[in-house]
Amino acid sequence: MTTTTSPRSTASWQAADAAHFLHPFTDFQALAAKGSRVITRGDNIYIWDSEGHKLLDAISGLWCVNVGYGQRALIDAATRQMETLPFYNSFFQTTTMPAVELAELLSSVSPPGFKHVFFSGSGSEGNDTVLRMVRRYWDLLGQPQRKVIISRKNAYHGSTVAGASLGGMSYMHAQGDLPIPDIVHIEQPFAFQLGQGMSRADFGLLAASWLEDKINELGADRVAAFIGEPIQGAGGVIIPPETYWPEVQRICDKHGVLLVSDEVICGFGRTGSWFGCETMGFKPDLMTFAKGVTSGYIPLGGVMVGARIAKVLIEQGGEFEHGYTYSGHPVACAVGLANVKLIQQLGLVDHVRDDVGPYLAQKYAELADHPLVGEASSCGLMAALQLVKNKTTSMPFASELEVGMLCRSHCFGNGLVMRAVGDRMIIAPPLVITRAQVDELAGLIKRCLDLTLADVHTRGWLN
Ligand code: PXG
Repeated sequence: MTTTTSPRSTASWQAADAAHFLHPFTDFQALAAKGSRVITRGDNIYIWDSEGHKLLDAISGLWCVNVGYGQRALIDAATRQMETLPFYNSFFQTTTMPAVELAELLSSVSPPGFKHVFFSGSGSEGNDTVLRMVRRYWDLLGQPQRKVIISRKNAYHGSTVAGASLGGMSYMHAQGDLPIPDIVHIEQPFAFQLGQGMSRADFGLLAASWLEDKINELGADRVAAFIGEPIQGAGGVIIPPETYWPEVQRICDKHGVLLVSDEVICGFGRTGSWFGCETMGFKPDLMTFAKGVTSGYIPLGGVMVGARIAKVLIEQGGEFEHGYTYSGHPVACAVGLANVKLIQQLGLVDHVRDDVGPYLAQKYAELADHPLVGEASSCGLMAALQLVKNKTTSMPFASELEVGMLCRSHCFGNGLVMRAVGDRMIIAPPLVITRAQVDELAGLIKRCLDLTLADVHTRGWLN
């Protein structure tokens, strides 16, 4: 079955793609040699490629298609808004109804104290806004020397100059003289890598103490904010111990440091709460969002601004010299509105917390027994499997063997999209997934692990 009505062959699409389209985070030459997979349509939790292959999309597009593909309410909202008013700006004392309505609705689903939103076009732009807002806040309070933002190694906060600087990906920093000044990184709360032999609770406290060490080293009067993803997504679904975030909160409060939760992946139900900070038990001052706010149907991002910062910006701030053409884009906001309402109508946050999240955890506990799996962990509908050479000692494979990529190619070959971050296999399926589909997903994962195990065995990599 082919699913495209186009007369062009897959090879012709691939050739044109290679000739003209520079893909993000891609080795252009390597992709041109191999040819892109052409994705043609999606429905529910599945996508199809130009050769008619059906794939279970366990990464929700790119952590964003929370309500699944093909939702009529979002399509109709975009169409209606495009017909009525496809664009108007919100710069010169004008506004549009979808932007107002979405701002109102986001305030109502956010934790208490978040009554204001600043819209951007993406998560990266949202984090640029965070940087501008945090520094503006301290300027207004007469503490302009409070500039440093502390983040974590292996964090992902986007790919603009500020986003990549806030992020902790060394390979990104290596291209373009990043980070920019006054952004520093501490170690991540990755228990499997850094906390072997300790209880998770103790490791969580230890990892949080690295923040306090850094604040003390810099001097608290220089530290503007700490930023983190409640659960690191792109870094490999790293779920911190329960003790971590409350301790980070205590440290930030003690030193007057602002706390920023990057909710671009964790927001909008992914962890079984509206926002990941609620699942992880902390109360940030700012929350960056994107992706799940429109389920990726159209670009939209922004920052939820908590009372502490909103009060200063509004009452003492005068003009905030910052904004984007598409801040509050009416079509994007109309889709966001339809999406958030749909999440409410379908009860997806409860569905993740009470039903499919725990069910997935049960399946992952079974996968933990697989000989290749050193750690299986999940929170809501984010989950990771750490592939290891030796289950007993947790010894990793040599990274140049690229066992994760091997597993990923078995996934593609068997109708499953699963991400590999090194040898960590990660998923974040659409929130509409059912128990029966979780069974299907777990079955596919098991099969791909078995195929990978057979490969590493044949190649003698287990010795
Ligand atoms: N913050 C977080 C936590 C993210 O995950 C961004 C900010 C940036 O959002 P935009 O919309 O500017 O891309 C992200 C994006 C991956 C991957 O490989 C993850 C993201 C983007 C691209 C790839 O897992 N997350």
